[in-house]
Amino acid sequence: MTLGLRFPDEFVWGAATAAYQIEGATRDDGRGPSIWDTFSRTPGKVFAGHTGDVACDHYYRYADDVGLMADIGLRSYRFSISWPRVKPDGTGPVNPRGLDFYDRLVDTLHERGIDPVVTLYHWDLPQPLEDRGGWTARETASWFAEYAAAVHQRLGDRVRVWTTLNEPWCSAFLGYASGIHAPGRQDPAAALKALHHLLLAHGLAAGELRAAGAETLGITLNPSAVRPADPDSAADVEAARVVHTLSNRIFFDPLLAGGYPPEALELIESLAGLGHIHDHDAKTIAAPIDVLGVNYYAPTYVAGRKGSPGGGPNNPGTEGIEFLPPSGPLTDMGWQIEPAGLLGLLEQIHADYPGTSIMITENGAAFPHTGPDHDRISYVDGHLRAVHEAITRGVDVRGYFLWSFLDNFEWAEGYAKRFGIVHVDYQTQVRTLKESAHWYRSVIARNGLDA
Ligand code: PNW
Repeated sequence: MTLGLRFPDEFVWGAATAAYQIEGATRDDGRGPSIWDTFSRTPGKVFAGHTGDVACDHYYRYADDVGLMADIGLRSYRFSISWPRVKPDGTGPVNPRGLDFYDRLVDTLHERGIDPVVTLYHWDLPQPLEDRGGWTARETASWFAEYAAAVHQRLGDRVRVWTTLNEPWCSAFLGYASGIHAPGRQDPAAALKALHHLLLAHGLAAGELRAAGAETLGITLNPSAVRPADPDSAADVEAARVVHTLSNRIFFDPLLAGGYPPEALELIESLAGLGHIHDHDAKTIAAPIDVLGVNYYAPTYVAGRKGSPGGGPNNPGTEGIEFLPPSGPLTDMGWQIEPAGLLGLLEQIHADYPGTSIMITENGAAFPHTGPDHDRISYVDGHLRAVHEAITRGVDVRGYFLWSFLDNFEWAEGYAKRFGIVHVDYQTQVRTLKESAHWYRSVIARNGLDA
């Protein structure tokens, strides 16, 4: 009999969602509008004009949904809090009915023995704050910290794990540079200012949460697993180093090493100036965290090629670098399936920022809902093996959150892409466990995989 791959005893098994992607009820109980309401209601921005107005109707079905989580055996559930539910104007008075929802959700999770992991910002900025400059405005960082404190005041007695932002790279670049996400702006200077104010928001909120006694504090990033097209080519290795610096270290270093890398700072200066960066910001942003959330889906292959236009608006400063199209097996998003990318990334973080505890806060895949769910099972199985290997090699990985618990609103792709281990029939709101959910239940129950 073989024992297979066993994870550490305290390893956290979970699944993740985000408010705008599942809740619906966008006009109920005093919720204010967010940039995703505005964006998705703007023709041409989201596939087939889909919006989050109903989504999975989780706002009303949360109790049954928590029941399904318990059936799957989830130990932990990562969800996000909708800022415009809690503060409809973004700043100013709290809307108690908005907080009531999360209060009920947290209590229901505890009744089923599921540990809540809160994300305070998963992209749904209150529209009134965007009207005042959004993430390009320094004040937004202070408003975020106020909002974080208000949420902690209500839930802090029952929530142990707090993360501030989900994927600030996406908020900054997809939101303000390429504009494929809300608020849909296309201005590289705005993106770099947004990036800094997002980091500042994290730091200020971390200060508030820590002072209020939050037990475990973190932030979730989506670092690119940047790999050279040809590892024996010096030009390709250099291209990978540059992209790693400008898209990953531009976040990692201020958070974990006290400041932007010089090359990143040069890029910021050339595109946005440095006036928005104040002297004491570095210290605020580097507030100690307890856990780094890592979201991983696919690798990025790059090559050094003179004359190449670079990676486009989401990758400023990469002229002369070619971003290779995904190849080999792909998910329904067109993303390359490569668990080795996750292993490489985890080892790199471990080597460059020693002592960092990591949670995989998202990993998973979209596949069409037809027939057996083997592609998703094989994707997750492969990536869990990579996580296990990383742990074996000494990386401190504390847990894994599968994206996603439910099929949901996949941002610019609307409901066309299905990441859930639970199928949602959007006509009837009927939920059905996919084969991957049954498989994940057995993984959790065994605390591991077959050899
Ligand atoms: C993440 N990209 O989004 C988000 O945290 C989730 O809300 C989302 O549903 C999930 O991954 C799947 O997409 C990303 O274009 C969206 O590089 C787009 C990109 C990266 C992450």
